[in-house]
Amino acid sequence: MARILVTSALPYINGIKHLGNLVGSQLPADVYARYERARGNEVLFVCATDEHGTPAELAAAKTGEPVADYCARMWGVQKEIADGFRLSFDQFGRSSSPYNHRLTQHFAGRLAEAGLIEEVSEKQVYSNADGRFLPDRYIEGTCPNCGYDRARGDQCENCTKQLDPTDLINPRSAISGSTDLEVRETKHLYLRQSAMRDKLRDWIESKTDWPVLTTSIAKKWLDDGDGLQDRGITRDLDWGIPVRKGTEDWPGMEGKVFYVWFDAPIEYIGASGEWAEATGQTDAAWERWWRTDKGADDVRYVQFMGKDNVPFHTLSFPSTILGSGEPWKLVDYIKSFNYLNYDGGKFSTSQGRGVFMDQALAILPSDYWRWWLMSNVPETSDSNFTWEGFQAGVNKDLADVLGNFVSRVTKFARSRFEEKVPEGGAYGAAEEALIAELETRVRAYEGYMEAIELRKGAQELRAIWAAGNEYLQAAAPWAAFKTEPERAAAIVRLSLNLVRLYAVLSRPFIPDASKAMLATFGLETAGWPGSVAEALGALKPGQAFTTPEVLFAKITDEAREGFAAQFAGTA
Ligand code: B3M
Ligand code: ZN
Repeated sequence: MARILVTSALPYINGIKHLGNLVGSQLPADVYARYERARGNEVLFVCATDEHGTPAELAAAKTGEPVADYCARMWGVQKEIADGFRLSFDQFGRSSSPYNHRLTQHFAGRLAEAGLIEEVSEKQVYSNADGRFLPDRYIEGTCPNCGYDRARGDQCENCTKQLDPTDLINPRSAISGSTDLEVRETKHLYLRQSAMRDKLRDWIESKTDWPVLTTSIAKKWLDDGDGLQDRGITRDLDWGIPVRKGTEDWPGMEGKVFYVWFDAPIEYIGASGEWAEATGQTDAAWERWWRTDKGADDVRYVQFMGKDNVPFHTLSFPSTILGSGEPWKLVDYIKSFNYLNYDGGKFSTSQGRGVFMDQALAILPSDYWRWWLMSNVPETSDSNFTWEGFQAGVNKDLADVLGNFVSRVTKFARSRFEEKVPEGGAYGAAEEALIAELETRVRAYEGYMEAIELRKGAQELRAIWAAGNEYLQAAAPWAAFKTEPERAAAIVRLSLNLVRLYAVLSRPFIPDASKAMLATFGLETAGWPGSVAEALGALKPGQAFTTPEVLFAKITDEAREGFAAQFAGTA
């Protein structure tokens, strides 16, 4: 049994995420975690809200709530939506948790002892109109690297370059829009990432199996002259983790907090601590996932994230881990994603363009979204959501292929064999051919899932469903029943077993439908198939079943047009 640690990039606390966010981190991480659990492996899958920094402060200022209250409330909102999408986190934590406070201060202390932290008196942008410093997202302007005119002070979302507020051309305050800005002196801590360059390079170069998207971004910023600049890891903000050196005060740093991107990845560890506590375990329980001196040396650690988060996970967080000089677990595989567009353009939170997670759940069941998103996951290039494509994917794959198969088999079986798996008859050439095809396809499916090639995994799963449908169509038990009832019994027995097999194989992608399919046979779970031949004999003659409700209702043209109008946005 392998042990697999899975983390998804932490959604910012400020607001509800759209489907583009979901498909680039949490959803594929969930599909992979579910798959590995189904294979009998021990999985720890954690996520959390990313609560610090300017986005949280800005959002709380908008609603008029104290920022701590805002975060607590939004954590609840995000948790409920995550549950609605059946994201099977072992822990959905909070980066503001006591665990993360302690760990972040601990890492900072270790880095300081290792000589990797420098105290720098630096120039920061101060807004006269707002009466405050403008770190990170409090400031916007033109990216010096690509010219994008809405780059934020911490990163350009267009070209992924990490920035400092003073890098921006034509800067303006994100609070007031004011351009009455000046540069003032203030003292901050810098992480000497540049001192880690060789170590990071060796480590990244050793990862020959990583997706090209991940390594190309990592190497770009590693080799780029200033890609691995020393990074300011503290901020003049109220909300955040107070700057301390381990458990001690840090002279000169009073009133300052750590930069959100310093503490956020540490929350992967923090959330694991929260999990141990929530499940009544001791520290040893999470340490065996994270400390190679305490049992984590046989853990495989896989991270999921959108491409804009890659620099922080290939350079910044590893600098923290490696620089600590302690035996913390480093990531083994970074799965990164391109962007999902909405109808040819960007999803836009500010313009309400696109579908947000809560809205998606309000109009259709989560399996519909999970299936379409994962069968179109932007793995090798950006992908595009259109209502026509979504309707076609749901109607064809889920309703016409899988749903139709389950419904035809169970309805016919009920009308001719009562609600029991029929006995009699033997499997013949058609069944052997199907079993041989499925044997190959299931192994291919496993291969893709293990390699985390999820789009190919979804394609293979669809082909597995289609093979059953074609078999049933050709075997035509309704015709055979009239002349050869034994033959019909064998076909139906195999087909009911296929329903069970499909439930097991499909669970990572469409857990609710899978549950309903298993419930047909009064089952809650069923083991992963060893051989297909064996799996198709699992349900024995006489086993009772019920006919499930319609698994997937089709999306009508009218409904589709309504949705398209509803989500077109204001711009
Ligand atoms: N919250 C950025 C994002 O949601 C950030 C990820 C943190 S992962 C440690 O894109
Ligand atoms: Zn840029």
